[in-house]
Amino acid sequence: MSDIRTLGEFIVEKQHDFPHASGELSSLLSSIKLAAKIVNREINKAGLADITGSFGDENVQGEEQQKLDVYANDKFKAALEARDQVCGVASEEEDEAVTFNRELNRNAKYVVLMDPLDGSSNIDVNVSVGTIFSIYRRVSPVGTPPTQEDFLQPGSQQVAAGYIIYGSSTMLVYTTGNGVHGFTYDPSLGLFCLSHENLQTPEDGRIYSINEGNYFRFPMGVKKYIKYCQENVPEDDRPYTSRYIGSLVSDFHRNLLKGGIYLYPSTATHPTGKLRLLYECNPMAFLIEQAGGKASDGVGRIMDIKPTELHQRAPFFVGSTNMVEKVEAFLAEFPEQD
Ligand code: P6P
Repeated sequence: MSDIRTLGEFIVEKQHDFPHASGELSSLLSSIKLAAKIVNREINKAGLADITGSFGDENVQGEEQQKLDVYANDKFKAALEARDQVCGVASEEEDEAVTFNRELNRNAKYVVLMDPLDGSSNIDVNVSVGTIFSIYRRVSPVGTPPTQEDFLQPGSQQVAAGYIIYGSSTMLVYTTGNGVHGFTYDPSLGLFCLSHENLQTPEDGRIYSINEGNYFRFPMGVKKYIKYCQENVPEDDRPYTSRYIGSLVSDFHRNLLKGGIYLYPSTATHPTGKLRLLYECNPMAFLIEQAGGKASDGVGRIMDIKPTELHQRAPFFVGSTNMVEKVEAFLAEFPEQD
């Protein structure tokens, strides 16, 4: 028992890493931890929906059961609003940013952007999904309602970011700019326990994750990179492997641990890429850079992009530095669409 270091203990232990926050950031991360436990419980029951009719039906309080991504959005919003660190949230599930108007939140210093349940279409087929969050210090005056500018900051201004992966086990992985740390949930204890301290991603890898169904509309440089992976059997004779789950958090997490690259370029249906810059690309970019990897829009550092819209998309290449730089080189040489 003495070897277990819980997420709560770890956050307090690392408090000195962000002195300006004097505990607020710790408390904010704790509210995310709480919501993660609640969402995890519901996701684990999702498969029963058809059997027990527990979703789309009325629950014991007579409330209308909600789709899991709306459910997750509500739970994370409520958890963040319940503490006095956050003045507003932007979410994939909300058209506009949500201002927390209670007295409690008025003098809050932070805003949170999130994808409450990324890859939720996978739930019906029991494939792992995730929650992604990104935290900024507000730039507008404390004591006033948050403005668009608070949410439209470049990813380089993030003070913390992370994800929860609801997979074969549930993990919370986060950074506050001092390394990347992973915690595995023990449901018997109701605790996230430190399992991956100071995660570092290999600078090279053999795994490439991309939806090759979009191949014919990829930029030529991406086509060239895929061909390079398929034809280049490295000297140690371990060929490349294509692994694509269709859930960003799951593909990212595997590549973070093993080395690899996730690619979502521009395609016919998504000419500026599919992934959302603010609450998918930037938090993953913060994490991968803290773990020694790289995140690019194909031309430059994704976290340098100055956002103009809450839900704007970006082409996204993230993972082992050598692999991302290889794609960037191909795209520089072959930038044409096809
Ligand atoms: P496609 C899920 O909808 C998501 O945003 C990511 O989690 C995932 O990597 C991607 O889209 C899958 O998109 O077009 O390959 O189905």
